[in-house]
Amino acid sequence: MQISRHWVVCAVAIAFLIGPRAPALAADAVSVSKPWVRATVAGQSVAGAYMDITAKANAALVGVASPVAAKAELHTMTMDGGVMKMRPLAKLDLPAGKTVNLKPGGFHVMLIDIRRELKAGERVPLTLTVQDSHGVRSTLKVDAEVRAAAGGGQMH
Ligand SMILES: [Cu+2]
Repeated sequence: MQISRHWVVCAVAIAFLIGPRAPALAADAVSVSKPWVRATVAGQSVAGAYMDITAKANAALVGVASPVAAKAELHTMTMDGGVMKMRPLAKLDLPAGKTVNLKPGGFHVMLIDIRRELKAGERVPLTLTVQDSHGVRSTLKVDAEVRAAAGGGQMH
């Protein structure tokens, strides 16, 4: 009797050790490189934020927040009658294994109602909300470097 009970305990322990792990949160499977935010001048209320994002499994970027801005939106740039226009995106798909580049003239994060001037060289925290293919959301924090705009243009 003692022995069989011992084996039951062991079997449970082994099942626990080798059993399926809780699925990894999407944020653990997403890596962000080279995050940066365009420096602003006094009075400027919006700035673009850019980065390269790679997901190990299909996921989507569904939101961004930063303490330096009242809100942040995902934007895409499209050609409309020969004019580049920004359009908000509800989400940005992150296909497995493919690096998605957020860059000037393309997908970007728009920081809106910036609370203060963003000076080149400082770092701005960004919180990215990522959703996995099952709809589970998780967040990922990155520190973006503020950089002066190349050529001083206002394009984002
Ligand atoms: Cu924009």
